[in-house]
Amino acid sequence: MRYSEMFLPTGRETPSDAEVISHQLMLRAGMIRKLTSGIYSYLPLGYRVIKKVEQIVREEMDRAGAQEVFMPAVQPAEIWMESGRWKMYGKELLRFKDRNNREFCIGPTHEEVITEIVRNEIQTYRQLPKNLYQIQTKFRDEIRPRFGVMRCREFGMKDAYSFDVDERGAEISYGKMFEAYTRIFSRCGLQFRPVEADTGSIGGSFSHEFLVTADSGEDGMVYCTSCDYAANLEKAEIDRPEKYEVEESELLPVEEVYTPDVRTIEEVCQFLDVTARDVVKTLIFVADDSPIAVLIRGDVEVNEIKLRNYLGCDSLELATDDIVFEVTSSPKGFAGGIGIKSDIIADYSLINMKNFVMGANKENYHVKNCNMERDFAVKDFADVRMIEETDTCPRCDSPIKFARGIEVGHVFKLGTKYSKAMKATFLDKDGKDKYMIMGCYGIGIGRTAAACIEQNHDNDGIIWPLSIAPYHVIITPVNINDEKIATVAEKLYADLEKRGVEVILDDRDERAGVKFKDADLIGIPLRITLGSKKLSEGKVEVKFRKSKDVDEVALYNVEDFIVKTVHEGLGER
Ligand code: 9G3
Repeated sequence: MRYSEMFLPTGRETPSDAEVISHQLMLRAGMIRKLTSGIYSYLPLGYRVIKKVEQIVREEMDRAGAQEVFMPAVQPAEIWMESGRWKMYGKELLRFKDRNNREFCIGPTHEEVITEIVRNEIQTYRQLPKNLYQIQTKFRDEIRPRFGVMRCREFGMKDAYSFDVDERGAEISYGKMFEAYTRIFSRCGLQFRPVEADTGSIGGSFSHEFLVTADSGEDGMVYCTSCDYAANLEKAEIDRPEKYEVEESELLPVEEVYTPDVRTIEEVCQFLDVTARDVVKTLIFVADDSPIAVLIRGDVEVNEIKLRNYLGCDSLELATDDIVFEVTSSPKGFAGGIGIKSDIIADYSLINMKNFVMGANKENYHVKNCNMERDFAVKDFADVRMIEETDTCPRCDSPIKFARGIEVGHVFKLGTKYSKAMKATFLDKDGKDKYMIMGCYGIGIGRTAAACIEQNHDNDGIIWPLSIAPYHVIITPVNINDEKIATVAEKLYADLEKRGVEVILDDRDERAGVKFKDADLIGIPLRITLGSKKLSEGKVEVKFRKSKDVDEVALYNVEDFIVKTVHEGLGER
């Protein structure tokens, strides 16, 4: 492609509302333009990257035995009513009516659509398993779209759905997708980790997120320094600690203490001269309309995702003041285990606590020297707290590390959540009607490209890996008006194109410095510089964008050199 003909509006200045580097560089490199909040257009250079990512996705999905379909973006409300999700989602689901006043939404995902298709076409176990995927526009009306295409409202997603006869089959489908995702993100040149994740609102039993490690990532992850355990911060497990035996004599007598207006942990520690590890926090929640007290050590935090999963409830909120009063006979800040009018779940952090401080369930009072069993009953112990850097790996007890990541993929085991709700059944070997076991698998296409920039950039701009670079090579004649340089440039451009190399010829009548800056900004992996001095010696310079190495290559050899470098860089499939 000739640079002078390209629609490639590069820019120098950093856009003010772009907070992350990928957003800044995708704007400055002329890859995207914002149409309105959370809605972007891909310009030619950006769209070439999108198509490269999609191509890798298609190759690996097809290799895994999935079959590509293309479903509508517009979805009728009826199937969302069948699945029970029409009422479940709020403003994030963009709804509208057609000319006949019928209700629709723009699909944020396609579980309902694919299940509606499959339930009409699959009747027996002989037709299973199936894995159907698409690359389709999704719309999720995010409250606060930000970070460019990383968290936008309209975006391209590869979403796949698997259908199996039983759990074992579903495991195999999940494993195939897990492997395909590992290949896809590796081929896109990303450093990533699959982490155990929560299944969130879609239910189902298990899920992994594929997180690209980046400090700008919105997702927190924990990973083990020695085994391959890794989990989303919200899901990371904590081992149940060993219970040490305690002598009766060690348990001091309970003592009520007047603590006027002392409510928070800090205030209690200050007033009673104890540390947060000696205090128990009592949080009152309402789970599916029934109050529950959660007790946790003063220095750690409740993880509401874990708590919700442990309780298996649909709704979980912190109790309002009046419910706190009902359950603890006192306003907030004095809740405790003794005399509380609700069941008690104790976090594992309480297991070896003794003689601790707790609210007295009496306004302006706390109690000292509390001990479980002796002073109050605990219905159950559970892992319901946020993991900390001081915790150890739940699998092998080694130290763990925290990191931030960008979620580029998410694979879910769905079980029969949708097949049951929408009656997608099949006749099994014994002629019995069974619900299909489903899985679903998503990849954010634009987000994958953006994540690649987050991991591959420097002060000069983007550094594309060859696999998803918009072009492989840019030929930069330092002076296009020099007859000799122009002739060599045109020939090299034609020869490389003939050899299947994707090449830009920067034929602009611009100073070399401007050309070099643009080549670095848009991140083309290889730059061939044609200068008269080197040419007179029969040489050209090849600059590698990533390493910044500059190789001197004989002009007669540069074509083969480039073809070889590109093929090596694209690696074996
Ligand atoms: C909605 C809205 C937003 C949503 C969903 C539904 C996320 C929703 C989860 C998934 C699960 C998987 C198939 C591809 C991979 C992800 N946000 N999810 O279901 F109505 Cl407004 O989409 N779906």
